[in-house]
Amino acid sequence: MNIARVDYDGLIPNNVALGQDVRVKRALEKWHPGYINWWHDMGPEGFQESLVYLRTAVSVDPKGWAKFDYVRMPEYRWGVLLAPQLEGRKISFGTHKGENAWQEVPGEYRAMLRRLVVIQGDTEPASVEQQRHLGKTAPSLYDMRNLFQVNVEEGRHLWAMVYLLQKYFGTDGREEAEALLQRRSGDPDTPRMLGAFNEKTPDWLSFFMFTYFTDRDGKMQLEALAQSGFDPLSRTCRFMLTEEAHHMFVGETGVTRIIQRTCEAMKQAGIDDPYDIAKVRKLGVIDLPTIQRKANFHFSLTLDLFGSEISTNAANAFHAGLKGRFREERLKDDHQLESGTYPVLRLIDGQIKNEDAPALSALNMRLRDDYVVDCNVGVGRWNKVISEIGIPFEIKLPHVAFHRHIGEFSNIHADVNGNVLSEEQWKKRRGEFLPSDDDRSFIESLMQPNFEVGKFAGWIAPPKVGIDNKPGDFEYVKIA
Ligand code: BYC
Repeated sequence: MNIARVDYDGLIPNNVALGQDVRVKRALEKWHPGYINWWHDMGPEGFQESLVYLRTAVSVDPKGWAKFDYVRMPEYRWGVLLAPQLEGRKISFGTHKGENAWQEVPGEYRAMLRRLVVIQGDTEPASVEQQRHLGKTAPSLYDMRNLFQVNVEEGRHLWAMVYLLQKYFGTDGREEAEALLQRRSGDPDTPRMLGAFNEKTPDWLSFFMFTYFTDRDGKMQLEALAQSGFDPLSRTCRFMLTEEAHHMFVGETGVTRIIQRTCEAMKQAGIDDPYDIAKVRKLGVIDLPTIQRKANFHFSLTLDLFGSEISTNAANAFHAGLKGRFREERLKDDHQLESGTYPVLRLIDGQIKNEDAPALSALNMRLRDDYVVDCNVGVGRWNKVISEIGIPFEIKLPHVAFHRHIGEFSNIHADVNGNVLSEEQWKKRRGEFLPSDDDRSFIESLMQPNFEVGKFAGWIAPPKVGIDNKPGDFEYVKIA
């Protein structure tokens, strides 16, 4: 069998020889109607019958794995795709370093591994639920298509985790797969598992910030899980990462296009002061300080997804060889971390200070540090757009202690520069840092649909190039 090619003959496209794995095939076929029901109930609202120009994976070969065509979303071919198995792959970190990668779940780590797979799986449908209302206010058909592409691929990522649960975790895996369809983002009784996935994504600026910041947590976590000694998880995550790249592209370019439009409109109107918010808003574009506050919100919320700075869960997962570090293979140390240290920002006597902690306990902090570096790259590109148009403003990521709900700084208030604030000071100044009701209602007022072929809402610039190199007047969604 050619592992790179995907078998599209059965109900569930796959490159894992599902046809020869009757038990798992049946289990997935049984799970399928529940998934489709969930997609109808919780997937993009109002566009299920529309034809969307989507890419579908036809191979896992890094070159040319995608095919573009018009598809109705409920008919999208969701399936199970794993990157090819690497011959003789060894576990590259932790106490089992140097041993052959596991093709079956090691009994002693079963619960830990299942928890990681379930948490990863839970985020995928959550994001679809969070974004389900956005189609109705899309600023263009191009953006609407990108939203739906992200949505169907998050759906496929759910399939990826459900395959692992059904194939490797027996009865409890099947129960977990069911539960993934039962929880709901923001539901007070059955919420999604992680904080950021229960927040609303009420407008398109939030969507772009989410795909920039939160999907990037997805990238970092998938990179760490792609190192896993449990080979099927590693292979699944390696392929998911190829899809994730497009989601972050949507986020980065979406924010860039909003910034560009704002700066161009300001220049044209002769407004140089980015803080002259009333005047900027009158132009029908989003002022830069509001964009900064949105970034503050989404960045801080996403930092919580890395867990506590000091974590025995993270230490155990690394020691066991289940979850590695970002690009583990490129790091030059013993890959066991039994003795090293890592500097961790901590709250010591009311002050935020660096303190060396055992490297094994500080793995969440380390991944978070790698994440912040990665985030700053795109922020630099946003600032380039602003400075090239000549507006005196710079977007900055807030301090990691700002607006936190998990870990070291969850019990204090800090400003965006990391100065500790009293409760009273925080209440007074919160509006400087985070979007206010007024910001939200202004953004909402701009969220008017623009479904005319080749046209864009006035608050966002058109993209530089089309998807699949299509021309500017391409009909990315044929609305039914
Ligand atoms: N919210 O030792 P701790 C993506 C819990 S995004 C609520 O501090 P640990 C995507 C934690 O579960 C990537 N609870 O942290 C993006 C634990 O509870 P239990 C998703 C939280 O375990 C966009 C307790 O606090 N993938 O793919 O080292 C669109 C103490 O935990 C939170 C993964 O996250 C929170 N924010 O690290 C679509 C990878 N943080 O067990 C998709 C898998 C912590 O004591 N998950 N807690 O009841 C993991 O590696 C880890 O579970 C975490 C937490 C990094 C999330």
